Amino acid sequence: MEYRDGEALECIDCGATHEPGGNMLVCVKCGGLLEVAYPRSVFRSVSFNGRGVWRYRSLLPKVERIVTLSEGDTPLVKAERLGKYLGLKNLYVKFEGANPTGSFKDRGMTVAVSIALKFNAKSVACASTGNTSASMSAYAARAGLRSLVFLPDGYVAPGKLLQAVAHGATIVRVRGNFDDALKTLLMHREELGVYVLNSVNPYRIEGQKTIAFEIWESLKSVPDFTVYPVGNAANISSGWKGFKELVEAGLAESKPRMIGVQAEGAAPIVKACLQNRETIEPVEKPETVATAIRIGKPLSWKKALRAIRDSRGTAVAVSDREILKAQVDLARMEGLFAEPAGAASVAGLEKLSKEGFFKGDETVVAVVTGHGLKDPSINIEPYAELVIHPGENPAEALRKLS
Ligand code: AN7
Repeated sequence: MEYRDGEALECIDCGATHEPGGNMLVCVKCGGLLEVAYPRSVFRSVSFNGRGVWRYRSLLPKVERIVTLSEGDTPLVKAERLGKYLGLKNLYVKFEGANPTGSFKDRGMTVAVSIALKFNAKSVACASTGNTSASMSAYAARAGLRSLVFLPDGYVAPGKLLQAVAHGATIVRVRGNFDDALKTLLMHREELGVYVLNSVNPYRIEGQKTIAFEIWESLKSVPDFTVYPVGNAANISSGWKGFKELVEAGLAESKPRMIGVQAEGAAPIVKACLQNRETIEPVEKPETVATAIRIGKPLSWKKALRAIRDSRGTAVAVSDREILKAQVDLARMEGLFAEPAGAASVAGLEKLSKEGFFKGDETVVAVVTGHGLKDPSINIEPYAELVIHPGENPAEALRKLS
């Protein structure tokens, strides 16, 4: 089925296709998650031009006006020192903290906010653990849209909250966790008259899949493994969609194995994966220092389970201590400062490496999803510090310290 604009929204459960529209969030037939599907002709005429997310516009939904902050085109850094420490000869970090609002969410927002304009939305809304709200507020400001963000009260990193406030969003503090905040928004979205920009919105995934395209273009090949932190599970799903499309377009011959990393206190996908189950058991009271992924009922769990299964990947849960250690390792061995959730991919790698999961010569890309400056409330220990008065010799003080 093809539509005026070329693409359709296809249900991942019943396969029904729908014409895109501003109120379409899930399949109207069965309630399943939607995915943007392109006609075959799109994959026969792929060409890449320019920089960032819109370089890949021939594999993105058609929009009339692009709302952009020059997102994407983030560094893919060869991690020599961290790689040596982990016994990985070909380890790379895709540093998404380098996006305009400091997280990978900008890739999805540039597409989804452009679509919001196309659908004539006046207000956009999301529930968020922080980064989605920061990003949405920035893109909404740029587009001249009102934004409404539903946040789990007390569990959003201060930098992220400040961003939403700075960009003029109306903040709704929900006295519950992310899952409660999302449920509240979805229940009242029509009454509120908002276009919902959570990752249930399939256009977000379209922007985020460009991480896969960039990895492939930078390496000039597809890696053996890509590792993603997992919260709502949209990003790992988008990566898998991106790599599949590269094959469909005849650009790549293989696809990477997808590895998902969750925090131990919020790991329903890891549990389902390791027990080989087809559905997840939601975690009622998710807990982790990595507040970005403090999510018990991941929206895109089904897409993620399929991505991990179809790619013969795996999933791993890491403790808060392991996450904070990985954050420091990445910062001190590679000069890349990630927020805890962003470093969860590295924590997962550290754990898998220790367990002997890798041979050592595979090409592995860890997606590091958000910047360390987002969350200044994190305690980083240990560190060295000197306190001196003017006129004191710092070299002497330093000798005393060691
Ligand atoms: C830094 O902002 O869910 O598995 O509301 O901020 O696609 O959800 C953030 C998620 C990883 C998980 N790393 O990605 C939100 C939100 C960082 C994040 C994830 C998030 P998904």
